Amino acid sequence: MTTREIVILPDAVLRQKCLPITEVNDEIRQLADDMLETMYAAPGIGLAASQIGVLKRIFVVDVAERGEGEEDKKEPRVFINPEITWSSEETAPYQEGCLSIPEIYEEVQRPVAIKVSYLNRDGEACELEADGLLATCIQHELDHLDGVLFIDYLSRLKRDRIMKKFQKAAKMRA
Ligand code: K2U
Ligand code: ZN
Repeated sequence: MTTREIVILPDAVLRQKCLPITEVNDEIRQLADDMLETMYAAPGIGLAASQIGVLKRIFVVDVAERGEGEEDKKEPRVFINPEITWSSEETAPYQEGCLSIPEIYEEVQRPVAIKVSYLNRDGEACELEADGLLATCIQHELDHLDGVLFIDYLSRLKRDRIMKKFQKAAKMRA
């Protein structure tokens, strides 16, 4: 497995829409494994393909609760061509962050429960009911596949401030 470089705002690839995966093969399974390794190394609890510059509709998630002595506990999940088929009316706030927008944390309201259909790493059709942090994470990652970032849910003022900060930092790196 290989860790990949995580793309940082304002890279335009984060605003691209990812394309459906037509065949779940060993190349896709290798991509999923690299994404999981990259996510664990970050560390994070989710990672979308566009965050490593790959415009395919796949993301990985691991929201396992790791108690004392459970640091190595892993519950990796791979979502290919995911679609949310139902969302609850009820919403709740969560202090979100993003591996592509480091050190920025802001409250985002999202449905507390969802149903998502997807293909797993074996290409099997699956349906999952999720709530809590898993639901929040899935919605955050699926947004990535459509070029949507959590800062898009903030006020124009806050979003513009964040964009200016990252545009300035990008100029310094250039
Ligand atoms: O997509 C990403 O950038 C990884 C996100 C996933 C995520 C964002 C908001 C809410 C839930 C999941 C995170 O940066 S991973 C870091 C993290 C860790 C624990 C809790 C929240 C965020
Ligand atoms: Zn993110």
